Amino acid sequence: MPRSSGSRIKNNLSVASLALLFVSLGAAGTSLGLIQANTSNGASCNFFITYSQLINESLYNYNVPTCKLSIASATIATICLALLTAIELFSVLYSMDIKTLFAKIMQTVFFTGSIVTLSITTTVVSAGWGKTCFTYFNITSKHPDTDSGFHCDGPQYTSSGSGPFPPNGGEFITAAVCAGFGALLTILTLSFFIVKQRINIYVRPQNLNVQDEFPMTSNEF
Ligand SMILES: *[C@@H]1O[C@H](CO)[C@@H](O)[C@H](O)[C@H]1NC(C)=O
Ligand SMILES: *[C@@H]1O[C@H](CO)[C@@H](O)[C@H](O)[C@H]1NC(C)=O
Ligand SMILES: CC(=O)N[C@H]1CO[C@H](CO)[C@@H](O)[C@@H]1O
Repeated sequence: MPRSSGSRIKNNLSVASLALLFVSLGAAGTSLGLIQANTSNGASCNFFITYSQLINESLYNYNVPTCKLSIASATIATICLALLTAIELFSVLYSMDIKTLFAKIMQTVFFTGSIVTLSITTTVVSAGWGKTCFTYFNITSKHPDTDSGFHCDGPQYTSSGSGPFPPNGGEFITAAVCAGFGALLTILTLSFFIVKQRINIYVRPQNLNVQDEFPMTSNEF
């Protein structure tokens, strides 16, 4: 008997999911690497710098917890996406239809985990760096004669022109864009995953026996 159209659609969805997961994994990993490199792994943080912090000469490390949070969330996203990619790779390579409830719950957890954490990374990095840019722009707009050497979209220089120094603003922007892009692709992949579960329920090969019509019966476990 030829494979049913349901299982053909599922196969195509699995291959598409695998491709999307690979790209999301790359985006999350890129985001993580850029944030780590430009914050000395979280120790030197330039997010959410306020005016009073900026004029405080004795302050060097600003809002470290926000950088730690963005690194932690990008790390969790990368791990979740790596596991999802591995599961999808197995199911495509061995044409395995993952049916156990446990596997489905784990996949759902990893999908949710990566979407939530990528959204956190996007928000913290874009809002954090945005706030810092705003604080610098506010100062230079009020005092147009001063050149702070700050660049929102590039590396930093001192007002006397030496540098470049970290962080590279363009790389923060890239990190936020990568995390947001990864979140969108993961949401798309999650919708494929949901469609595959629907196909499991509604489309069955024609020679099914009665028990197969009820997917939640004992043969699923
Ligand atoms: C400047 O920052 C230091 C270190 O965090 C802090 O102890 C001090 O109170 C700050 N000074 C002002 C004027 O905010
Ligand atoms: C903008 O800059 C001025 C000084 O140039 C400062 O007094 C003010 O608090 C700043 N506002 C913000 C929102 O940072
Ligand atoms: C200024 C700075 O430290 N930039 C670093 C940002 O991260 C990249 C790696 O992803 C480094 O190559 C840069 O040197």
